[in-house]
Amino acid sequence: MGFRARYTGLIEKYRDRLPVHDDTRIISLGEGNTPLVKLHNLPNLLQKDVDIYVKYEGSNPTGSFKDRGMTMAVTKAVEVGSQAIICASTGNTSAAAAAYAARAGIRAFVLIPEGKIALGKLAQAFMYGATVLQIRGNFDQGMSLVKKVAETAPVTIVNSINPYRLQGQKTASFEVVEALGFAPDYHCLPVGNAGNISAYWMGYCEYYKDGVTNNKPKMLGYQAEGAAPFLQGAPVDYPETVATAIRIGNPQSWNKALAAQQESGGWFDKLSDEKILEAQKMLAQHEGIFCEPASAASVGGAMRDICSGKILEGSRVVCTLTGNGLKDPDTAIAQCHSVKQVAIAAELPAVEKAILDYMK
Ligand code: AN7
Repeated sequence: MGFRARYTGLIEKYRDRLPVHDDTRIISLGEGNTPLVKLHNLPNLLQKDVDIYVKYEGSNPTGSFKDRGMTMAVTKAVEVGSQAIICASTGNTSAAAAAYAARAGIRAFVLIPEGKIALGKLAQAFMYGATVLQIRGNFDQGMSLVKKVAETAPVTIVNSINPYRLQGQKTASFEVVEALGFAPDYHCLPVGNAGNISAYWMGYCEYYKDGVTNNKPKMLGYQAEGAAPFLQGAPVDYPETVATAIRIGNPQSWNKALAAQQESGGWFDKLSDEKILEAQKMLAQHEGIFCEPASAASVGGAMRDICSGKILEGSRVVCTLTGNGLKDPDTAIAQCHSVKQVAIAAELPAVEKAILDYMK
């Protein structure tokens, strides 16, 4: 039996398609190469003939798709001698920035909305050793502060306005095409700052142009009802949603994402918080896949559009699950209040009785 070389991250794998040189020092944690899992039970529940796959980005080193962009952004920052990076974040970007800065041996400053990021993400930013600036404001205010401060302070912005971020993130499309042997008919994503949908479209277009695949998906972007600037056609001043990762009112990649939607023949839509959480729970309880609330917007939106017939039967659909469910334990536990959490004696009869009671 032969052994394959150890996987060492997406820059090494896609070196020819990324802006790195032979002697570039690559800052990697082995990101990418994430599972594309075919759903078995949800299509049956929907009673529709569709193939649904989820791209499980929660298995990246810091638990979200942000690692794909961050390996590129930090590699390039280090290449030009930057000693510090900075970002505004709803949580996942700050976790990734903090981790890759630690790996590179440089400093990370992260601006996060006080009280509005999931517990796991906060733990990550602290643990990886970032300087955490909790602002009394939302992501959009943080983003605007970051852009201003970077004009004078010696820091490199690693939000997705940094073009290397999207370069790294486009590799997810490459992996989807390689796993399926073709591009899907529809690709569904949650949309916050709108960088990821733009990056996926770049990736699909690149593989199409080079003849790796001869089809491209329709790009479907789903937003939370209380944070849906693409549906409103204008920025939202006070975005609000339980899916704190996408609690964003003024997407920085607006034009790119709009172009992706229009060129692909796709659409944007919005979901209530209730529908987002319902989809999160369905994925966990019927497929064994635990994603964070924002991620579930992709599957929730896809299920609705499959049921209505907007997504055609016979289609192949890929939904990106952008982040790991463990990022936000509070929201998960709050949703499972109906689960019996009774303590029993640490004795065999008590356990036997409990099992019998459950079987009733
Ligand atoms: C789980 O971390 O913007 O539309 O600051 O964490 O590319 O912004 C997070 C975004 C979807 C939206 N799902 O992606 C941040 C941040 C999860 C996310 C999105 C985010 P974009």
